[in-house]
Amino acid sequence: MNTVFIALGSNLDNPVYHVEKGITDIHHLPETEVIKESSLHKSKPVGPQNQPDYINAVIKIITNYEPLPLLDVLQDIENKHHRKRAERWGPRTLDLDILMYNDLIINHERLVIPHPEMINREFVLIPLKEITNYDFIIPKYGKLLQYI
Ligand code: A4P
Ligand code: MG
Repeated sequence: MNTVFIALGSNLDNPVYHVEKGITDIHHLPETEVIKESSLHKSKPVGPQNQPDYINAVIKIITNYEPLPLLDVLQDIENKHHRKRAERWGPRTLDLDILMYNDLIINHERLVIPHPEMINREFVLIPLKEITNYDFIIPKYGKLLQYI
């Protein structure tokens, strides 16, 4: 089994519903289990300001999916939530980002792990801190606490 951290975000059409349903959808994937969940965090949009506030959460899962197949099934879940890809950093019903996958460093055209923006984003770091230990290490970047 592989240990993976996933960030969830939503700011449209009942964001709390989409984040909670997104976590349930991930839990229902074959050979996948959600083992830790942060609380739901409300935050101001990073990027374009003319959009609603976000609800964000981070979860820890164990899964048998390899990285790219995991990205595929997460994108299926996003699509099921009627996500339309339009403006970069714009509003969305559900965004699922793979933050870390074991201690792998991946630089694929479809998948960069650890997620390159994660260390700059409070809406990821704070919920991640909630579900990890004080000495948690982010592969490639080092101690989580130095970024908070
Ligand atoms: N991709 C590459 N690496 C990854 C990865 N580690 N996990 C590729 C997931 N996907 C990854 O994503 C575009 C492509 O990134 C995917 O097709 C995949 O192959 P996308 O979600 O379709 O596109 P996007 O929305 O333009 O970009 P992205 O990066 O998901 O948006 P962000 O950067 O996540 O920004 N403010 C607050 N407070 N809270 C938020 O959640 N979110 C955003 C979205 C902006 N501001 C926010 C929030
Ligand atoms: Mg995304």
